Amino acid sequence: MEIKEAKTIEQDTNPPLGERGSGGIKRYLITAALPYANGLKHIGHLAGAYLPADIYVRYLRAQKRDVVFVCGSDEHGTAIPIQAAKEGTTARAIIDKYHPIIKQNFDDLGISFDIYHRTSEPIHHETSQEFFTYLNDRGELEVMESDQYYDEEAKTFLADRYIKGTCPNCGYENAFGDQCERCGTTLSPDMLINPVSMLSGNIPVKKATKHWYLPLNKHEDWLREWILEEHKNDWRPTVIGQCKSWIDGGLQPRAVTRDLDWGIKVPLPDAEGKVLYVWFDAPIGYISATKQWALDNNKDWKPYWYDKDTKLVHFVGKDNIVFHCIIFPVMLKLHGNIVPANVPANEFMNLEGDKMSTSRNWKLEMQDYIDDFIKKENGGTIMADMLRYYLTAISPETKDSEFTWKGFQDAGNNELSSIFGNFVNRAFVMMHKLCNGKVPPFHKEIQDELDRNLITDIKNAKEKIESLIEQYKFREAQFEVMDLARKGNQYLQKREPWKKLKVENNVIVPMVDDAKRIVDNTLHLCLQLTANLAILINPFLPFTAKKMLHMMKVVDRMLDWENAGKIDLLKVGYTLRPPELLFRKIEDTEIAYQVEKLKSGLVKDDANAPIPVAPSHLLEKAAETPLKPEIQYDDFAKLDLRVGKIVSAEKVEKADKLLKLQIDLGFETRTVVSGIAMHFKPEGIVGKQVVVVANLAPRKMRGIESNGMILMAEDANGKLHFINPESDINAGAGVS
Ligand code: B3M
Ligand code: ZN
Repeated sequence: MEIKEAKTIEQDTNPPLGERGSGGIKRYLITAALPYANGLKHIGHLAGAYLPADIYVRYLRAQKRDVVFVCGSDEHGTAIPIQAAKEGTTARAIIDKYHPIIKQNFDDLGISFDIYHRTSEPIHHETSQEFFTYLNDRGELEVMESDQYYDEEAKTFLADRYIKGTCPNCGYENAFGDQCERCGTTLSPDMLINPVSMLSGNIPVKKATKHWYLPLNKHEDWLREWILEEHKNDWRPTVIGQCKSWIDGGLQPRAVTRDLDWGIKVPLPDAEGKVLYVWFDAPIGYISATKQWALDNNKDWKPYWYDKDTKLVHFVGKDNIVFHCIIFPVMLKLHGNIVPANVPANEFMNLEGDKMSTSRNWKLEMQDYIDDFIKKENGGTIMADMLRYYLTAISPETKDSEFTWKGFQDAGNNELSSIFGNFVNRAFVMMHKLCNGKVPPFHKEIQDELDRNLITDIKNAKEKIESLIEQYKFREAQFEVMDLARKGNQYLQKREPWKKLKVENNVIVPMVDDAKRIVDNTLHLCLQLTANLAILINPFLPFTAKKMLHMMKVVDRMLDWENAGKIDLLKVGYTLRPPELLFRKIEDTEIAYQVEKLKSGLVKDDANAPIPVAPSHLLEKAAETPLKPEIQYDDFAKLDLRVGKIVSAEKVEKADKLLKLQIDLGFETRTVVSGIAMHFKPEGIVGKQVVVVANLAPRKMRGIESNGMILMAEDANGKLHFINPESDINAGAGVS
């Protein structure tokens, strides 16, 4: 392999970076907020915490630093039983359903966790209980009896999420007891105006109950000093601002137990029916994940959580700031652990002019993006990187930002493809055409100002990008990589190698004096720049970097960060592969389809709609969808079910939900209008076999006569699936 011969790599005698420089930091523990396993996650989540964390981690790994990147599912809290009630199933079934999907989604988008753990694991329950016991035994928790909201009809204390009311901050009428989903303010049930129980719709009463509290008020002094003084310059202003308003507002003791039956049992004899507050156990999930990772990899987890020379960084969205900057650090300090070095929280990402929202279905789920862009095509990794690129380009690091489909298309086509992809492609194509597919030599004796400037640009880029990443300015850092590619294009444009040499009858012919040496130098530098671009883009677009390695026929080690800035990465005379397309054009039709899909899926915010929730203690025996009344065989025999094949499908004008299908039943082809347009693209279902109720009386829908009905199954997600034979069979076959 080429790279092994390069002297720069052979001479690598330096100790790992963690041991030198970097202010005595020996290891990094990077966390990304544990997503609730109560549903699919959208790209706002991705852009908020996971993508920036992944960029940072990939950069640290390229620096050969000792780094562990932990995440996992948050499987406690009322979010889980509430979802279970909505889906008519148990809390356990919910976490078992969503955990693997979310894990896979992250994987498909290149988020490279070292472990994606679960808070339902025994190791986490033990770790959290030990943590609680440690604090409680040392008298760091206070037990207090207080009046909590109680639903007399449901006979249960009400978790924060089971109480709704008006937000004191923005006046939104459907704020939850723990947070206002409209303005993002963290609340407690007592702050709500006109609280209502979501279980019964009644006004809840106050009833005495005993809980364990973390007395945050006792820790105000060191928190103030630590956050507002020590970190006033290196934490983001938005983070400092939120912390300041919490601290200035006066910190209150915070209950760390709840009257609930879904969660981690409070490990005390006098705490029957009580569990740890989800925000107590969830961040401890970072510790249990590290433990599990260490077990799996034969490592010691303790230095990561106890040694002062570990740098702990929490990546979160802005609604998680208080938990990671105030509450968890207090817990960690009392427990003898290290506290975070930084919490680079992002603001929110909006979508097409509106706040992303799961309840209003105004979102782009990772799963949807993967289904629509990644699964459908070979080289789907291109599309993972194209999403990563846009999300970082608009990363809400300093203020809320906005995802638009048009913006996505422009960033992909006009920046990524036209600047980066185009440069790499031109360099490779010309090298194959004018230099026999080999890395040409560099003739130092004729290098000029233009060459020297490009070499300086390459060297400077490394330092600039490094410093921006270390300051968590990923958006600017990625911009610098693109800027370097832009400089490559400008250099090529000025040199115009295509005007110096031409190919005639398979022979390369000079068009100016000294053409060969000039072209050699130009393409030599362009190829060294390409190698540099692979290293620099790797943290952001890992799939692209991999592809570039393949084109250059070099091993992964070339991506080591210390190689950036070097201009002898590719050896003279080495043969490179032909170029592959790094990105693809995003078509207008794709964008129009996505915008349409988003708009047609919008659920209007209905402030008075009842939210179906059941008390969590009822959930284990959650009802299945009830059966319809019994029928006799004769009733069933009246149905004429046939296998048919969809021969064409088109949208019905002005009807979002309807598709007009032509179905071949063997003996005839007929029109069936079906309400599946929100689930399938017409072109995607042509050729599919379906089961048709063939003797259903005709019915007019939007002026079109529908002759029959196709059978579909609906999963717990509300997704539709075709019912069809295992393999293609003759159209018209009877089904019984
Ligand atoms: N699950 C909240 C969220 O998804 C929570 C984060 C826990 S991080 C320890 O926003
Ligand atoms: Zn609000």
